Amino acid sequence: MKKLLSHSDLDGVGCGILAKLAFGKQVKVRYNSVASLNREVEWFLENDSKDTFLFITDLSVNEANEKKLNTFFQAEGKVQLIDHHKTALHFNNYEWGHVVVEDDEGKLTSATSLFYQFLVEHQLMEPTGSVSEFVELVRQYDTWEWEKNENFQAQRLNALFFLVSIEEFEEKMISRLMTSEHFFFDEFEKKILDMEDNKIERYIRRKRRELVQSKVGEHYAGIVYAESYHSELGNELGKEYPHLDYIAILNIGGKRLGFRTVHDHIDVSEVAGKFGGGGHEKASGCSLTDEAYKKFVVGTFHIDPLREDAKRNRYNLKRSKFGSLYKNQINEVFFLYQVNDQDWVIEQNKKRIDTTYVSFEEGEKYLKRNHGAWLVRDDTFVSYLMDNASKLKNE
Ligand SMILES: [Mn+2]
Repeated sequence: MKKLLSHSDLDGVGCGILAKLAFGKQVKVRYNSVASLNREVEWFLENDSKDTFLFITDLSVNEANEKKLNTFFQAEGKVQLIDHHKTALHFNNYEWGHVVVEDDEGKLTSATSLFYQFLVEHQLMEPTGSVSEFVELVRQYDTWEWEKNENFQAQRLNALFFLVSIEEFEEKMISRLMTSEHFFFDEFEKKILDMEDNKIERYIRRKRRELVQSKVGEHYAGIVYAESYHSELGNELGKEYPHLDYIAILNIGGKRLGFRTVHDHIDVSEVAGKFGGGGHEKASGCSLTDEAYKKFVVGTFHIDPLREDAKRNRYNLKRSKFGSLYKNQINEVFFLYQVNDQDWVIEQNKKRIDTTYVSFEEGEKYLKRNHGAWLVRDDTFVSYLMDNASKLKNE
């Protein structure tokens, strides 16, 4: 017998699907959250048959179970852990651990791609066209590479995963992968996926108006409450507000906190690590501990959401040589403009502040981080300019 304990997301379930393709009825698969895995492992060690081969994919165990699993392995127990999270790299110290974040060609891995490779190399599975395509879609989704490649099939695969139950998803995929040469979505799936796309778009638009900004430690965080679409949301909000270091997504019911960043200089697995969590550089999470609750929930509950920059302006535009006008919650106005085709400067309530900025982006980052300012609409901009002009005339 074989047993697979895997993560309950698309990448984790991808491993379960591969296991069922390879081992059929000879494998029991259970999907876990990060927290429930340790209980499952303890249960396995205490109750399961010593001959059962244990696979753990897309997740890693705590220190206590790490030791217990090693003792189990030393006593001829069969166990294999396969993961691609940076925070799990120390499992490579064990013969039974296989953790790879980036492959030899520099491509980011996923648990499903690593497990597929493992099964093929150990001749437990024949590679086929449709399975390879499926594995690559899961990998691109999990590593977010699909976005750069504009591989919307990958994003849609994840959307489908959330639209049906895990059992239904497994069943659909297994029969499709067994019978067809290429991976595909059927007509019904295409239809509901189109509807889902529109729904996600509306959800993100609404969440954009709920985002609050707060300095947590050395970083500027955008904080939002959301139960679904964390990756899409983190990505869209991160791009909409590039002055924020990362987006923190609170799921109060699930007592979880997720972190996403679009910046290369920020590693959110470190941020999550400070609260006892982990994950990847661009996506991570932790439990909502008392400390995290105090910082992210209590500490920010009174803050008004960030105001969005005016989007339909014709005159008050970013990077304009005539200057761009911003405002904050306490009605201060900021005028950001370039002098002598070089440095960018800011007038706060019409008084020039001393600092100069090397680019528009740097100046705007200062305004947004320190003043929560937003680009005002054209009408406010025009009356600001007219007011200035009439003062000049009267001087
Ligand atoms: Mn994964």
